[in-house]
Amino acid sequence: MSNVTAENQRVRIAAPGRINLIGEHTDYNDGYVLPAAIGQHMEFEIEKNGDQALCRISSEALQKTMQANLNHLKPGEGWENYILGVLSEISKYSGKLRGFDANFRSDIPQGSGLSSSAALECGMAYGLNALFELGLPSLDLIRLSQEAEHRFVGTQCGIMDQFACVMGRKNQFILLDCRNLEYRYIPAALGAYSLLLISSGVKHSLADSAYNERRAECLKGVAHLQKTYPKIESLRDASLEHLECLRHTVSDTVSQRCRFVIEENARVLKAAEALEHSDMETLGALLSDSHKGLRDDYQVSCREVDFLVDTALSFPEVLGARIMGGGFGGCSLNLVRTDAVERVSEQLCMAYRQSFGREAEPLEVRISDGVRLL
Ligand code: GAF
Repeated sequence: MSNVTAENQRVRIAAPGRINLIGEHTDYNDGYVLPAAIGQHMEFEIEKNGDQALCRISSEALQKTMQANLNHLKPGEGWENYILGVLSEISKYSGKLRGFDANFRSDIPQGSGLSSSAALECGMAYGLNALFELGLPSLDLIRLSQEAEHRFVGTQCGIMDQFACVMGRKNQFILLDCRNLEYRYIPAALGAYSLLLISSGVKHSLADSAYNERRAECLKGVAHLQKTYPKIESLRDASLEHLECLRHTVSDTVSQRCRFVIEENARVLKAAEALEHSDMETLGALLSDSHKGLRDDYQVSCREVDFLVDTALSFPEVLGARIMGGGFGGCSLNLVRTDAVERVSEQLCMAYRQSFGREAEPLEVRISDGVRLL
């Protein structure tokens, strides 16, 4: 591996954040998503330190530092768990991992819904795989990073973020079927339009618990659907007609969650088609419908991002807008005529400041390659 330097003692890695054009909360329901890796990324330097088990990880930029012992890995505090989880999971795949020193920095704004967590997991996993020549294929790195988040962080996330971080490709969206991980790239050709992200700067504290709650509600819906339709394995297999049988057996809330997922799955496929046919009007309308579903049925939006979306949609140059990512804060994704991006972005931020007394941050999006050696 030519980029592993000083007789295979050190690697440098870039691990990107991600956007998701459409398909929220569909990944853990075996459904479709349409994400892409972006220019904002984490950079890691990882070096063997000669010890059997001692790992030292720090980030001067983020003022973080931690140590771990490969022989005693158990969940710790906050951000450390993403790394501890990866070390624990990767040790299950290979016994060749040894002590190392790592340093990282990031330009992925935290809490903006751009998945700095997947970048941290996948960057570490990819770097250790290269440095210690573990020979793990990309799919294993994706799966073990997701598993790390389940077991050490406690978020029962789907696979979209880790998949996008590892498999991203410059100027391409990834249409991913989360049931079997089949995927294809679709060129990010938006014609006269661009994607504008506006970070609300808020991340409501219930985000993690509410995420797991949504997942449990979907599973509950499936368990009830299966009583009438035993062939349904996940919401991916259900249609709106199937939902009729839930009417008197589960709460309205569970029905609403299921309806959103079924509709969102259909929207992803339509959006992929619209993208391939350069039909930006249809794409924009799908984004806005996705937002309505996330706000009203899945109930993962918040007033700050609703405001950003509603205000954006009042501009004729904006074809569609929605909350992006897991929800409860983060950013809005807007499909905006390229020649109006600057003006729309300025006015949105100004309106946000006037209404909430805080700053929204416009983020430039460049669709980039996935995790890689530098
Ligand atoms: C978070 C999760 F990590 C993803 O797996 C996905 O479910 C997303 O929220 C919502 O679409 O980013």
